Amino acid sequence: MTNNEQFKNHDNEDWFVETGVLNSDQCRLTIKIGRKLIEKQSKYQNILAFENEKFGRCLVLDDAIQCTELDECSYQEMISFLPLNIHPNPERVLIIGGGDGGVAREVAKHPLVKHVVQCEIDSEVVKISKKYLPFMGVGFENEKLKLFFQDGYEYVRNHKNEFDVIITDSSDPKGPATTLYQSEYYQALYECLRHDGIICCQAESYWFDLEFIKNLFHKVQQIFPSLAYASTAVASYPSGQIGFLIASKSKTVDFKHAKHQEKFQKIAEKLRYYSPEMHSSAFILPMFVQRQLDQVLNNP
Ligand code: SPM
Repeated sequence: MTNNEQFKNHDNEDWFVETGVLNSDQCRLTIKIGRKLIEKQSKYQNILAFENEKFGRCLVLDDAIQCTELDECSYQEMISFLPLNIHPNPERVLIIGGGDGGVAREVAKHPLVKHVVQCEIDSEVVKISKKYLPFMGVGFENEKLKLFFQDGYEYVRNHKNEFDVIITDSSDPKGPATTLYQSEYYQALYECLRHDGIICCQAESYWFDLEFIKNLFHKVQQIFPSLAYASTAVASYPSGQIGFLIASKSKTVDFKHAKHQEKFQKIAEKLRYYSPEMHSSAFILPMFVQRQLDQVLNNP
């Protein structure tokens, strides 16, 4: 055993273990480290990139898998195109976090998006992604994008009424991401949005983190008049599922039906996961989840 998260098995092979950020009482994911590309402690977190035969190149931050070459499309495309195809005219987009570049890569593809601002706290993640994970790092090369290395909460607090869509592509609520799950942050997002603006935030797994999600819903519904949870499947995350909290300044928003289909059709062949059908189905939740979230929504 080298540390809690990497170990050698009896064949002397290196493995990565994720024990869970919100629930650390069980070992939930192990992936063999075929070849370690880099491991580095930045000012904010531990960054590990490695290769695995099935998953391809993988990025781990503070012991939690962020993305793998095999399945990153299901997270990056859904967190990007769900809000972009709910908003009536998503011209100005802000990305908070997303240091691997995958979300910037997707957002810039959207035909209606004109300007993208990204605020990432850790420049080391961006450097490592560009060098070792170029399939995502390529996202930083788009001319629609302006990238700032800054604390996301500080950025949104200082920009009012500027964006149509704000995407929070954060890691789990630990370390540098902790402030991105607090009421003050959602209030600042509300003020940073233009009329009818929409937020879409990483919102954990309903299998392991339902109490956390309910708590998040409770906070956000004090600020935004409409909200919903959308789900996607990510094979490399410990429960195989993750969701997004989507909230709108509009009282009458239709979350479930993808807009802009004629224009969006032009980029459909560049996508691996998102489609109008995947969009609608993301909002269909298991009964035990829907009941619990409805209970929160009906008791503000
Ligand atoms: N651009 C992709 C970054 C991914 N950000 C989300 C990472 C979540 C990792 N943990 C998932 C486990 C659910 N508790």
